[in-house]
Amino acid sequence: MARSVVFSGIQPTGAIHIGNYFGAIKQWVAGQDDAENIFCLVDMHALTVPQEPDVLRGQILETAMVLFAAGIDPAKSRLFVQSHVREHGELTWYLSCVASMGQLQRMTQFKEKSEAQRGEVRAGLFTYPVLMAADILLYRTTHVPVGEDQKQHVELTRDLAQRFNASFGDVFVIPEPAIPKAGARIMGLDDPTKKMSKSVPGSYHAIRVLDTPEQIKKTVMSAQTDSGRDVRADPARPGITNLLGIYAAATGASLEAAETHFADARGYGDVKKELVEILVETLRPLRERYAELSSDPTTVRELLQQGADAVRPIASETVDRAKHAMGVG
Ligand code: ATP
Ligand code: LTN
Repeated sequence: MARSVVFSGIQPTGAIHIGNYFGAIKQWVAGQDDAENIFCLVDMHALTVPQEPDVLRGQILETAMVLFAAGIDPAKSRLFVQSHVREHGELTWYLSCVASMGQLQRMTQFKEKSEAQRGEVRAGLFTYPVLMAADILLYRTTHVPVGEDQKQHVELTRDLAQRFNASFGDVFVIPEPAIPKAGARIMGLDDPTKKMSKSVPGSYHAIRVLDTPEQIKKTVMSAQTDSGRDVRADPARPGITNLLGIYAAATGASLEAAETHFADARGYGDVKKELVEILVETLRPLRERYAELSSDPTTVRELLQQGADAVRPIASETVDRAKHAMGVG
């Protein structure tokens, strides 16, 4: 059987939170022995909204350190920076000549992010999913482990690959999204109706994977809950549903098992207290490894260069095939 190729990306746009961790990174780490693994710090995607150059530069390195600290193993997986491999920009152009305006207009992330932008919306925010499709298709990816919010973009990638292949011949592999059962959509603790996100300000919105035990405690204990005491997942009660979802993601239990576990809880306070303990213990090894790695940025930079050098030939071959199929190059 052909070997699976796993590819996924993360934006270096701020502190990594438990949504990123349970929705994506945990799957990346767990699957490392089963496939060829390529992970990308998508700095070109970060430019679709305003960034401070020096801050962005620092965040690229910091995000790399978090990923290595989370267990991405350079002996098993390639981790690299998107802008270090020029082929990402190049394939984006060819795919943007296959994508239609209509299909990009249907992307919910564009609608949400463009509404959130004061002033000008950048053209790159609109074509963002085409760059993401290029990321995935360059490496003959079979599986894309992502959180729920990225499913629509992976579907678009499949569609572009199918359209391209139908018009120009079999160049691209059609990838599948891989979305975890628990933790695929963790909501903000300050507002459980909004997805937890790096770019939402406020110290009680997200639990960051590098938060201290005290910070974790403060954020969880201040989480917005609903009126009532029943510890049950219910769309009408997004607060407790989110806490149960985080518990399930952290322990590997199902949502039903989480409900059963808390059947005797005397209210939401009990759930929160136990959740604090579990999160502190789950994140402790990551925080400790990060502290070691952050003292050696040179090694991390070298690993990123090695990652880019290892994947570039694959990307280059794919772009050549795509260009040739379209009648250029
Ligand atoms: P930003 O706020 O900068 O847009 P983000 O926090 O939404 O970032 P990304 O870098 O865009 O995170 O996403 C990295 C991975 O984390 C993706 O696979 C995405 O689906 C997943 N992810 C992001 N937020 C969540 C969440 N709240 N719950 C589960 N998975 C998430
Ligand atoms: N769009 C994604 C990040 C991303 C990605 C990718 C994920 C860019 N390229 C390729 C998977 C595969 C996001 O906003 N989370």
